[in-house]
Amino acid sequence: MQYKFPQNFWWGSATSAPQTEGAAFEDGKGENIWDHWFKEQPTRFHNQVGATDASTFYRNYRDDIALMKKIGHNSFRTSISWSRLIPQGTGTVNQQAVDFYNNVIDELLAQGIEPFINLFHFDMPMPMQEKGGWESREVVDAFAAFAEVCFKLFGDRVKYWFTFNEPIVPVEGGYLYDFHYPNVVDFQRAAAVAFNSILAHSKAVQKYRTLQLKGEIGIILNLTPSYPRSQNPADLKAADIADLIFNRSFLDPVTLGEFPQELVDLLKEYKQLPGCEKGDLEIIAAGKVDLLGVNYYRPRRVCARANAVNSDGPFMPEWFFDNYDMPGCKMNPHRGWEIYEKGLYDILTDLRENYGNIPCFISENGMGVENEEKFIVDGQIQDDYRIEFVKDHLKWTHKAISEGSNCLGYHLWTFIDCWSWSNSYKNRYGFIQLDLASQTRTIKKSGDWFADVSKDNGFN
Ligand code: BGP
Repeated sequence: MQYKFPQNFWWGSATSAPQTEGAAFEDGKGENIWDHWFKEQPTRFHNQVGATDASTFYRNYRDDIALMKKIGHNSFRTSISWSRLIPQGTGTVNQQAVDFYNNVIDELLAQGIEPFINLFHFDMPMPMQEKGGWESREVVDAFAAFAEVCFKLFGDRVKYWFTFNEPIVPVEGGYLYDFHYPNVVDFQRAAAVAFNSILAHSKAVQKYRTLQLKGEIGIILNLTPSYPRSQNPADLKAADIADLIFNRSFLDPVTLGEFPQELVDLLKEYKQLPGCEKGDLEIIAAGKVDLLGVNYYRPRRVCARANAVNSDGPFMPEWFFDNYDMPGCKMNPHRGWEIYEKGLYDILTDLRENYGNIPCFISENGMGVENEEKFIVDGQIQDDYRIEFVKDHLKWTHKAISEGSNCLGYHLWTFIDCWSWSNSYKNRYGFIQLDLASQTRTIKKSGDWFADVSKDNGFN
């Protein structure tokens, strides 16, 4: 076999509680920012569809786990909804939620699927947002307490924990670019949110270590390599700053235990440094992870700014670069994202060379496509484009591993077509097709293909 992967390689997929569970207002679940925002501004969501029902995992988890097994999963990531487990964010634990997560974990294990459990996937409980969300230290401590509850309840069986999925996204979406609640545009507040997320992560890691459970704790980051338009020094500098702001801001503290000095200097120069209290940096230094999840969808291409900054406008990362559309690049037109498979190899190589070759895995990669029904032949979606996409990314992953990368697995985004934030159901990513009206599940061609890849531990 040409592309054989290391023994015990993780084959599976990832999803999140808010995007799949549904039952958003049932069995004692509290409101989170998505439930709230949808009620307040439904027009923000594609076709005005919210996550109230999502893909009904809460009801159908048993059948869904059977399907996972059928398509070759040996591991699967989802998250625990903070607002389901602790409806007010702090205080009373919802027993119905405890039962549900126990059932999901036990069922996964019974089917030979390793549960990977994440604790925060963009879904701040509304009572916590009302206290200021990640801007508030009280919320940081509430999150650490929630994490501890999860470790105590489920840590006897869950061996792979993650504190956050893509913690920079709520920073970007909620506090810079207006695509998440609370729709603030303010870099200083964004910086506070970022800093406090890292603090919350580190406090949760500390709680985990104190409990001395048998398992590993990590974080999932969306690493988006920054490629300069040219080798001109101004383009190189633009790419370096974009990398600093969007990748190293989180990657360095969670793997090396400290912020990049260049970033601190830059924010200091522009008077944007977030508040830091005595003891914070020690906590962050102790928050180094055992395992890093890498989400990769697309590269970032940048160039030096063409025009001067309007310094009367809000301070933004784009003060330092322009985004660059490279002519002729391969695109996924549905999502509007470039497809650049080698990016995965570049990330894995960077982790090997500059981050101590930390144990990692591809925790999300995937292709969202609209109107996939048009590819149905004999009742099955023939998503050859997705098979191609996954194969091409796996080939670069394989090359990185053959050169020594410590990459332990590959999870597709996602298992079943799911609700995707403000895009709702516009783009479908699943191995399994979801018919929204009937909630019927049908394995796509890529799901059958993946079962073979997993069985053979590789492909030709
Ligand atoms: C990642 C998120 C997922 C998922 C995915 C697909 O950033 O972790 O939650 O949504 O992207 O992207 P989108 O839903 O925006 O198409």
